[in-house]
Amino acid sequence: MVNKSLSLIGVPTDIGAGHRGASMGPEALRVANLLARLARRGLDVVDRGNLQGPLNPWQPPQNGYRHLPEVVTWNKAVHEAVYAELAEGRLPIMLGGDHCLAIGSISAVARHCRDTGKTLRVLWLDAHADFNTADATPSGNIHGMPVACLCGNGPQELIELGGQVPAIKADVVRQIGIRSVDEGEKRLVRESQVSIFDMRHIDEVGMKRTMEEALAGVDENTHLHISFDVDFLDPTIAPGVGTTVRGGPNYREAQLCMEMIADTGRVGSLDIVELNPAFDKKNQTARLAVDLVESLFGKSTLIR
Ligand code: EXY
Ligand code: MN
Ligand code: MN
Ligand code: MN
Repeated sequence: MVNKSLSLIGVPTDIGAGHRGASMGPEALRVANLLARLARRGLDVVDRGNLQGPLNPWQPPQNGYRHLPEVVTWNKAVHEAVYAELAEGRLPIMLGGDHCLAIGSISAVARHCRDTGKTLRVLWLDAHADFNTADATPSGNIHGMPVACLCGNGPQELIELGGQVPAIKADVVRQIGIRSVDEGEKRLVRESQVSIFDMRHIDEVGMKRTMEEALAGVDENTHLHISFDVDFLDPTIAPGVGTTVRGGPNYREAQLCMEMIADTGRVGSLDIVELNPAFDKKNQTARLAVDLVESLFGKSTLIR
């Protein structure tokens, strides 16, 4: 059974992104009624408010990284907040914010799994592999690097944030929906143990079999962490992100993905990231994200 005590943690920053605006993501999710939608499912949901951190100085990259000191500060705050909720037996939902914040959240989840003897599985729902390094990045934006950092490939301050290097082993990660990977990044992904279920795979075998494969081996000792980058979704249904890539999952494919994860009963933590209200229309992307998160926590269209 899934943990029924949920904590929302707002992280209002776009410090790792190439566009401004993901800093407004937490408020857009609140306006889309995230808390009440989950509470009406019988869940005990507490909103912890927003973490605080440095402003975005909007500077060019230095040595391959943009805003590295600020990214470190924000991620330390995320790590401590997420770890504290898990230690209290609650299920943290990190409301981003851009995807660099997953370094803090997932390193905390990994630390909690070490404390408790759980087996971690990370489902990375994204159009992008987020596996860049200072040498491979075309942008210097750290939201393109969190998976590499978590796997020990990145600046020292970020890779050691969770107290153990690497924070996770690449073979715990399943990436779903991938359709934009930079040339240098492709080589790094291939050399790693990360499992990729890209859009070509989803086209060929369908979302059902893709999710069966991504969830294979999940058992009663598994802690599932979902890192939901909203640009996972097709831009026709989710325009409110800074880095749209066409050819993503449609509404039903995305629902099925969430429903099949919910069916495992093993969801232990969640990131909702990259929602950018500056690109959205009437908060529709935030409302869709909330709808999908309800499914992740058990809302179902099933009649049988
Ligand atoms: N791969 C590109 C880069 O590293 O600059 C784009 C990364 C976008 C990352 C985001 C939101 O998932
Ligand atoms: Mn726990
Ligand atoms: Mn991402
Ligand atoms: Mn992305």
